[in-house]
Amino acid sequence: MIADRPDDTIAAVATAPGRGGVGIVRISGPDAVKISSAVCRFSGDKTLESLAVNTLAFVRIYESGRLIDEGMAAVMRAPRSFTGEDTVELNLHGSPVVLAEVMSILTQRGVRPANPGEFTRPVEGLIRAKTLKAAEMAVNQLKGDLYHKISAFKSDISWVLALLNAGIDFSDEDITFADHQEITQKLTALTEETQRILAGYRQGRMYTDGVRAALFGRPNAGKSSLMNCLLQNERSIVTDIPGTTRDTVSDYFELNGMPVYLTDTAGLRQTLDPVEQEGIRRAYDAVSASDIAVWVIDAAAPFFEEDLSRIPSEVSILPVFNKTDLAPAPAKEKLPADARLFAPVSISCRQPESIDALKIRLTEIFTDSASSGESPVFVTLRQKTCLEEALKYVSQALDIHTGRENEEMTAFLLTESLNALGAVIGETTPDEMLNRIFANFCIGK
Ligand SMILES: Nc1nc2c(ncn2[C@@H]2O[C@H](COP(=O)(O)OP(=O)(O)O)[C@@H](O)[C@H]2O)c(=O)[nH]1
Ligand SMILES: [Mg+2]
Repeated sequence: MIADRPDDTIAAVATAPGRGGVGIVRISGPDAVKISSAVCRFSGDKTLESLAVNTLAFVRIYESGRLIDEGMAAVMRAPRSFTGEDTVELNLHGSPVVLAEVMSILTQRGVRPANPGEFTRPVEGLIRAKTLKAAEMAVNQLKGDLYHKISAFKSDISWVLALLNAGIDFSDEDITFADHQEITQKLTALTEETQRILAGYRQGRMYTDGVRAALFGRPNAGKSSLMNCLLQNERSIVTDIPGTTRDTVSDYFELNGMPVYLTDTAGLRQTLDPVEQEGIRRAYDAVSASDIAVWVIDAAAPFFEEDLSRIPSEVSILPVFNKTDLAPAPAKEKLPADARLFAPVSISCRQPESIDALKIRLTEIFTDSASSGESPVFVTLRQKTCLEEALKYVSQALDIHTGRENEEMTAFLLTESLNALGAVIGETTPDEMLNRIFANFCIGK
């Protein structure tokens, strides 16, 4: 599965440098269990080989009789692991020094440090197979971000679970594993981070569903010309005869990976022509249904405040002064004081670089309005539902933990949240495994 040399056993620190209290060392390959086993000590007569798969156990790492660190170990067997090979995961303390030491010990015992990206390559391949279109590439990039975020959440929750259960397991041995404060902080951080991702939902949606923009303004302002510039084809009829565009004309174009459904509309003016009247009615419909309305204004001609009066209050409006090759744009103070208006942009359909500047403005407006300053994370509706469920469980776990009511209930809720998070990234957790985790953690204690 891992391309370079399939017989190698490789290892890497799987957590980002300097991050939080947990550091994960992942060892993958045919000798992963054998080599790791030599440095892992468990309670009783347990060994790494004898551990039930996909189950966390309290472990101490020893080398030549010296205690290096302690934490939790899990074994995953091929092909049911992240890499598809036998894999050992050591959840240790996050200290870079300790992690480097563990890596060095493993290397001396015959493990090769993984090359950058070597662990993720099989997963990347899956992603790449689907990204034929440029727009999809952007989306999958974002999907990858979500995958990594959720994986990090899951490790954090597993860590808390392990701490809780070590506390429950060893409660009669007078050892304290679970620092109440540390768990509270971790769960609080997880709750906040999940809320941030959910806030990014709308932004993620923009990349899948696209956004809607409508061009409106007086006849001959250059709406159809701008439509054709943005689409980079002659979709709309352009003439110097006012009232050329009557029906709405719509098409997609791509704005930095975001599909924009753009609608050109009939010019707004008083008219007795019933066909044109219907066109103007449709123009207002399109504008009302858009995420942004682009108000195209001939820089040399007067504009009409009344054109804004039929536009609903929730529609944002970007004023665009066109034909600036013929006349300078009026000062922005001349525009009506209307809360829906963004600062105006000056363009000329005869000057392509001014259209690029407009595209940059549009991108800024869409990404800003979407949320939070957080980098966009792609979230589908299904994933949003799973995330909301995970958030519910983690919040409840936090409440119960804070109230010091019942740590077994806290552990149960966290296991449920792991399940929901697994569903976010498309993992189906077999019931059998869930039951085992549950049995290991909660029952009969
Ligand atoms: N000089 C100049 N002419 C323009 C520009 N944009 C559009 N036009 C011309 O203005 C006229 C009306 O353009 P059109 O796109 O049909 O306007 P619409 O009625 O708003 O759709 C056409 O003759 C266009 O060639 C521009 O930026 N500069
Ligand atoms: Mg037109």
